[in-house]
Amino acid sequence: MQDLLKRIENKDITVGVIGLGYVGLPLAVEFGKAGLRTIGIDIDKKRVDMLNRGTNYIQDVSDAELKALVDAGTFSATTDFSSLKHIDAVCIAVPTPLSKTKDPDITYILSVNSELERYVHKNLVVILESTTYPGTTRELLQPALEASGLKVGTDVFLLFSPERVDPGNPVYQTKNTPKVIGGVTDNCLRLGMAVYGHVMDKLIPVSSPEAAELTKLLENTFRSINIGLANEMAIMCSKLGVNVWEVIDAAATKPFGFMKFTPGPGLGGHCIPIDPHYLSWKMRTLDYKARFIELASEINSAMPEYVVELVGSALNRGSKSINGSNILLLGMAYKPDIDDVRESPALDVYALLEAKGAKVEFHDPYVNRIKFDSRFEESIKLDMKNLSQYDCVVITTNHTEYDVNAIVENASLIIDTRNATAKLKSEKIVRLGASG
Ligand code: SAJ
Repeated sequence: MQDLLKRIENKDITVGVIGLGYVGLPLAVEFGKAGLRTIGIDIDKKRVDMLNRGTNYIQDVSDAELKALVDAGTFSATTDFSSLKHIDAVCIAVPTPLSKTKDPDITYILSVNSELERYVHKNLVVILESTTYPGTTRELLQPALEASGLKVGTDVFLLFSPERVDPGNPVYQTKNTPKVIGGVTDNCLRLGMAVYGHVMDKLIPVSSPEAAELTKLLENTFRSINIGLANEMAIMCSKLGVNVWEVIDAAATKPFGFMKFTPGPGLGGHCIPIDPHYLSWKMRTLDYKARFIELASEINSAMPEYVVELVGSALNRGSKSINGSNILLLGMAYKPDIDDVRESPALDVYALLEAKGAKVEFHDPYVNRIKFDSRFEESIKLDMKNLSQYDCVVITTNHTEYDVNAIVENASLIIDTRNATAKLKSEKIVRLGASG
């Protein structure tokens, strides 16, 4: 253990990163920039070949930095898991999605686990970063590492350290976001901290991998529940004839004990709608119902329908029905100024309106086309003069570049789910969570 610690401290090790996506690639580049020989492992040969040509595909990674690391031979990528034989410390950043029935889908972790079992060797440090249910590290990875007789804590070392990557965040990136880390034993923690000490500005050790796994789940469950509260406030304010956006802005003036969340058409993204279900699933196996998580999920996933009801009653006031109306959705990405449509509620709004007989089109400056089951839909070219041809325009994602004044001027009816039209007054505007 001591000489391994020395080798880590002297950067006399090879680091591996399994999963070269928006978490793994930035992490691998940070290790390379710190002067550590780094091998990226991914099952996607196209990605591996691009990386070995020095071609970047992650917005938060600098093309030049990646190219320099590849040219210097500091970083290389491979699909071959046997590289683990030459790796001293490996970080695992593979996807942990949900299955169709909202249960954890840990197939990616399981397939990495079998490669670990095959190629584990003495003095290997293994750090799982993928968001997962508490217990995964100890219950799944530890047996795989010990199957060959090696012992975690003396021969091989195992930790959990949650990723906190917020793609596109202009302030917080991999290096300057505090890193929580929990080892199966004290030796595991010491070695894991020595590895991350080369790339992270601040390390937050906790007492176990379960504490680290739960830290991540609390962070994102906290968001999902508070967004659920904001959405329910919108529904209540609407019934009370009060503008929820005014109420939230006023509450946000409280300098302590309040954190602003806003309502919207639902919960999108690859983290917030997914991570809390890893915790509620685990609790169900212990015969406990995580009521806040399930209730927030119920409210958040009902928001697309709520928006469609808003559209229906607004059209109705103009003696129109959804059926047969031309409707334009503005913004399909799950949040402003990005191109990611994963779990985007705008997709649900689109499908629900179409199912009710509307002719639906969309525009998104970052999303050229979206896939619906077996067909693709293209973004229209946004021309303000043509907005009046639609019976209704729905602002589903408030991309910064939208000229809201022009939208309100030219459209005949606007359903604003993001308060993008906050500064404007017009009979034509129906705002989520506000009277009228
Ligand atoms: N949303 C609301 N109301 C809010 C905040 C978000 O409706 O008040 C919606 C968004 O429109 C989006 C979804 O919720 O559809 C998720 O939004 P998000 O702001 O949580 O953004 P994400 O999904 O990119 O979350 C990531 C998370 N980062 C990691 O998991 C490492 C989250 O922990 C970050 O706090 C968040 O980015 C961030 O702050 O940008």
